[in-house]
Amino acid sequence: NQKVLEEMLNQYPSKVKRNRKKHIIIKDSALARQEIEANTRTIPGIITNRGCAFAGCKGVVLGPLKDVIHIVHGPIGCAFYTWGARRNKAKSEDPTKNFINYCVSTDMQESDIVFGGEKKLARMIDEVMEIFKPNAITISATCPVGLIGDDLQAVAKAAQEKHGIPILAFNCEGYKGVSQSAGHHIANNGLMEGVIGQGDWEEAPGKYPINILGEYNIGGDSWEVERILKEIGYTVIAVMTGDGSYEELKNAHVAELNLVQCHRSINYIADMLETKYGTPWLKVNFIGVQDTIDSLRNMALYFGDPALIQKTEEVIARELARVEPILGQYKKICQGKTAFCFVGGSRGHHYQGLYAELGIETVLAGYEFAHRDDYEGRDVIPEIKLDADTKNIPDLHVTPDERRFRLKISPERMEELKKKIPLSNYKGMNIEMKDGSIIVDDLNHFETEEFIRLLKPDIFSSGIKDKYVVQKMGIPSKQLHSYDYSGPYAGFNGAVNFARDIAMAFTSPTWNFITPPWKNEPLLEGIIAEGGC
Ligand code: CFM
Ligand code: HCA
Repeated sequence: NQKVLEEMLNQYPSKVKRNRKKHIIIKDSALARQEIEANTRTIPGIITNRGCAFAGCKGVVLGPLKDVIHIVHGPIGCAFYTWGARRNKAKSEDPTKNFINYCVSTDMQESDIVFGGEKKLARMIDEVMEIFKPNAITISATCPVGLIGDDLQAVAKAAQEKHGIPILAFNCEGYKGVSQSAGHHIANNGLMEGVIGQGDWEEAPGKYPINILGEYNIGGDSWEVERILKEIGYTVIAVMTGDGSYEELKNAHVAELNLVQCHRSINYIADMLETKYGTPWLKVNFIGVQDTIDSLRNMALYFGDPALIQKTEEVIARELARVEPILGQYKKICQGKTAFCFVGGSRGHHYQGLYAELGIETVLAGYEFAHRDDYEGRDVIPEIKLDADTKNIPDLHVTPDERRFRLKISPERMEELKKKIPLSNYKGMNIEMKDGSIIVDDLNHFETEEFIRLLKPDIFSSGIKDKYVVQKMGIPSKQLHSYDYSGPYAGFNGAVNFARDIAMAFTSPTWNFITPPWKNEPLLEGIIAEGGC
């Protein structure tokens, strides 16, 4: 693969080559360590799949909270793009408190940009209160708002006093970071300051109380995870933020354990909850049968109750007996194939186990916007150089809550458990990849096409921005952001759905009939002349 990589990199101008070389590695476990550059600016002009800070804050973390009206302050495009696109589903016992299908925006016009949009925003909040009566309101800033200097925080504060519900403003202007990752951090800080802990519960309403962090209910994933957990006997206090709500989130402080599915988007809250309330967090992965089983066993070990451990094993045995024969059938179709697995900040890793269970080897993987720790493991964090872009989003300074801080387990037991289960830790993607496989950060469209040409994978998994180019190359493509409107893919039932969809992609005869348009005729015509453009 070294040759493949050199061949691709040599096509770049030398400055671009120097930059991109640092973002690509070939896994070699013989080396003591392999450093990858991540969470830095994309080279201007290069087409990648990254989004912006607004997308990470409003689109990803805040958007799924169903009893909250999320106001997008800005021209209509940003609101429109985050409208329902992520397929996070929500059900509500009170249908008048489920606003997940709405898109609310101040729809700023030229005159608002010139004269300021604060008054329009305040009027919009009044209107939202009159029409919807939500439990809370968030306001997310888009780029022009930051440029003209509207004081969102002041508008939110005044409106909160006027209306008596929490109104939280997020300065998540798109340019605040190099990707949506900055927006996750901004949203985490805001939820920690303005929502979590605002409830008056002093103790949990049931046994084994947990929160599920970094689970956004894409395609119904969190419903499948909750099905399993409830059956074992857990009390799910809050999901952050899939099918979540302000009402649940405000009491999240009573949990005894925080599960972390997508660490990239929510590790900040996980850490802050540990500092403020003494609640440890456990890295889980509910994608793939074995990873689901391992996560369930680790949870049971944390609580350490023999009845819970036994119930966990019973549920695992029953679910396995049900899904294994079905998966076995699909495995016959999938065995021996290869995949590219490139997603945002955690799925590039999380799906590899599921692929492997079907007999599919991931030969190239990576993330759009993850940080070095998502590749190399959490131990690398102290070494990460903080550049101006990273420092843009300050860490919130959290201290132990005087009244509510309580160590959930003793320090001795914590140390003991840390040797066995990933408490407050994750190892990153790279360690699990096979030698010779390629790891790419912020993959771009040129590299996508080149790597496909050189490695010829049997399936490509990524997002909407590159899906169709790849399909026109005759390679089946599975979106791992939206699941191509299928799902759930999490848990036991999810593994079956995924296996069915992937097997269907392999067996479809469609791919034999495709001739990419550029094979027949050039797509661009013209003459390149010296000094011309
Ligand atoms: Fe976490 Fe996500 Fe992901 Fe993400 Fe995203 Fe997403 Fe994703 Mo799209 S929070 S990092 S910012 S798992 S929206 S639900 S699918 S890129 S891999
Ligand atoms: C985002 C959202 C996104 C986009 C998916 C895609 C999602 O980045 O703002 O590019 O296909 O999951 O909806 O990641």
